[in-house]
Amino acid sequence: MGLRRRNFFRSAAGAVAGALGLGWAGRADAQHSHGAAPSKGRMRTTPAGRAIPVTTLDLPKLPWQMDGGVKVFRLVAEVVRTEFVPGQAFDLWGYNGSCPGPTIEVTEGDRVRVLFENRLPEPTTVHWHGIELPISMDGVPAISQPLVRPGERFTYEFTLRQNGTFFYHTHMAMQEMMGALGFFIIHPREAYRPVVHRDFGIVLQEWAVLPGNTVPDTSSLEFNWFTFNGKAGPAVTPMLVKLGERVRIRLINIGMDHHPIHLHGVQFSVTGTESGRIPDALWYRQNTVLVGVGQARDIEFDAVYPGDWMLHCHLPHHMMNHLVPTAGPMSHGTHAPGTPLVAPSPHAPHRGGGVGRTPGLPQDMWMPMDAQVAKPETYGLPAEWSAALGGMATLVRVLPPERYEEIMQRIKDGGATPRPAAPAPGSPASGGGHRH
Ligand SMILES: [Cu+2]
Repeated sequence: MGLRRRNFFRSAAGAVAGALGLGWAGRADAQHSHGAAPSKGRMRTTPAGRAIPVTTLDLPKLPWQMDGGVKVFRLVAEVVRTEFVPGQAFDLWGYNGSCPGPTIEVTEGDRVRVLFENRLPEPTTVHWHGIELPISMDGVPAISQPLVRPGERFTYEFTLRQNGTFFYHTHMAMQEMMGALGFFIIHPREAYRPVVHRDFGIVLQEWAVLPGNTVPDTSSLEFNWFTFNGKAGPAVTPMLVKLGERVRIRLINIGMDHHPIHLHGVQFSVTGTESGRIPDALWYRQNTVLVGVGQARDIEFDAVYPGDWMLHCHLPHHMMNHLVPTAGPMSHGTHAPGTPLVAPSPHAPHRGGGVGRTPGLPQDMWMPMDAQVAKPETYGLPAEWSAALGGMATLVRVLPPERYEEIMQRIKDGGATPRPAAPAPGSPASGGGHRH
């Protein structure tokens, strides 16, 4: 597309955004040389009013029933067997069969009752992180309530005076490292402006699981598994977005590590923290946000560039699965003094074997598992895409409308479908797999 044409659409898109008060007109600048088509990046509008539901991929929502104006939830703490990637099962602690626990989604002003039951083998309580409520509902054992022993129940009830991204979690520290936590999202009575078309939530967690074990070692700082919503890349379900939509992603962290979460291909603003919405006068653009322990960060961006864009923690160890010392300089013994250091060939077969005695190899394993993690949301990705995603990593797939509808139809039809070896014609992935 010629420069003039691109400029035209750039200003046209900016004008639409300006009319909506979106304030992103400076988006398409010279550093974006991907050949993206801002022409397709027109903003869609969503009627004002109530917020759209949050999508926490790979996690269920916690259902509720009304009882005389009170939203009643049943929350059961229990042992959960789950897989981070296919074939890698772990025994964790969570709620209602899910780890992390199911997402609780409510609205400011709601009165909420949580009928809690402890089916864990030891006492626990539930803390409502960041929520302003009576001290008797704060969930700190001994301080604000008695311990809930195995088999016992406790009823939490409070009215929500805030809105934003909050969480619930056990207030027994080591139980947190077993995974006993989840989203508690409070929508405002009227949706935040500018409105978003997609609202996703991701729970960040790290795990230390010794070889041959299925139970995390909660006292260890040697983390070897890293998950988004209880899945490790490439098993994390990609986020599907229609080109031109505005997207929010909510990130929460209860664990032992901090996570710099990086998004490719576009700038975002941090629009919320663990205490709620940030006034828009304080937004600024970035592409990496540090989500510290106990923190929530909401990011928002306009998905104006088509492609399969990575969202990942930028700590190198946190982009790996089953991290053990089989990769890195230790893996093949020491380099003998006086022998030449063999430079690694870019064509060396990085498949764990066949790298000979080259010092320092392999630094990275290349282990595609496209078929094992195939689902409708991965349809059309390039061959071996799965090898590029490990640990805290997933994709924001910004799809042209017709491609988006095609994949949504596949989701409706259900089940995994065979992947083509190469992107189908018209796929956004066909523009090249260059990622950095
Ligand atoms: Cu990280």
